[in-house]
Amino acid sequence: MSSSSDIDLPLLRDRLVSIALQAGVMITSATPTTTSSGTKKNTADLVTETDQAVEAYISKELKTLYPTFSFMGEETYKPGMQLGPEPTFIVDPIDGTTNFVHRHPYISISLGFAVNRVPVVGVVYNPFTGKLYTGVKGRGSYVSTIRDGKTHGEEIRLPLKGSEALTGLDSCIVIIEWGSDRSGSNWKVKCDTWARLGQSKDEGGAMVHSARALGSAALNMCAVAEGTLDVYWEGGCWAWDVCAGWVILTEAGGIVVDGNPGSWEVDVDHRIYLAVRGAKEGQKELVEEFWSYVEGEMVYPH
Ligand code: LIP
Repeated sequence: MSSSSDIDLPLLRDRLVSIALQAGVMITSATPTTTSSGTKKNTADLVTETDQAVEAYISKELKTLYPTFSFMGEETYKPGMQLGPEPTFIVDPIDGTTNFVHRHPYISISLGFAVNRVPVVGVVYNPFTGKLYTGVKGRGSYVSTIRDGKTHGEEIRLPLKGSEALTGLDSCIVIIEWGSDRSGSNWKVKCDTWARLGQSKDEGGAMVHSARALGSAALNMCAVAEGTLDVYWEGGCWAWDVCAGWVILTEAGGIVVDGNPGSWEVDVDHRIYLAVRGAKEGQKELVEEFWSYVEGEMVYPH
């Protein structure tokens, strides 16, 4: 069994930040051209040459710095690959590729690190806005702004909004994502649940303040960590989408549970997640209220 206590996690975080900033330069100076295929499983599942080039850069840098650690990246993942207990970097070179292709600036480099399958370091960086989120297990999570490759202003501890009590879904903004799977029972569970979340109470709905679908799981986790958005629910994304944000969120008092009703403990590669912001009270009740609106159960292969 590996132990993260044998690893200098703050140093690893700082090294991930340097890599993220350089990857950011690659992204902001690139013209997003899709690869020859341009898509993976369907026309909504996009990949660009920049995704692939940035992942190759990140992987090379990490192999040089940590040659004995494992690497799991979106663009080199092969079906059937399993996340083991050994120290592993879990990386999404461009989280929000669809936004990138459309030149919409809500994208991030997501660099996570897990030991014994538990996320322990996270770095999420949006090179277009300069927003840099970092988290180290047991040491808190922070947000800062990068300008010209340097931190501009102070590093702010998360959450931003304090941990105000959660008083129910009817006072929440919920982040949802369409993802690229648009058919079958999973799509029906999502559509039915989204409808119920938005519906008025006299029609049996939760009447949430509103919903957002922003296109980057990593940045969604960071928005919930900030406390500016309250809940994020998605089925079908992957460990590389959420690993870094997971540390940033939990170090800000947030929790990640099963996106299907019932399980309070989920693995980072579970692929079905419900993330809830930090709160001095009401977190458990909010999860149970959310689960009561999930219409059915989503199923995704690992
Ligand atoms: C994206 C995720 C998002 C999901 C999209 C896509 P990518 O990651 O961040 O949550 O809804 O389908 O998976 O593919 O842009 O790295």
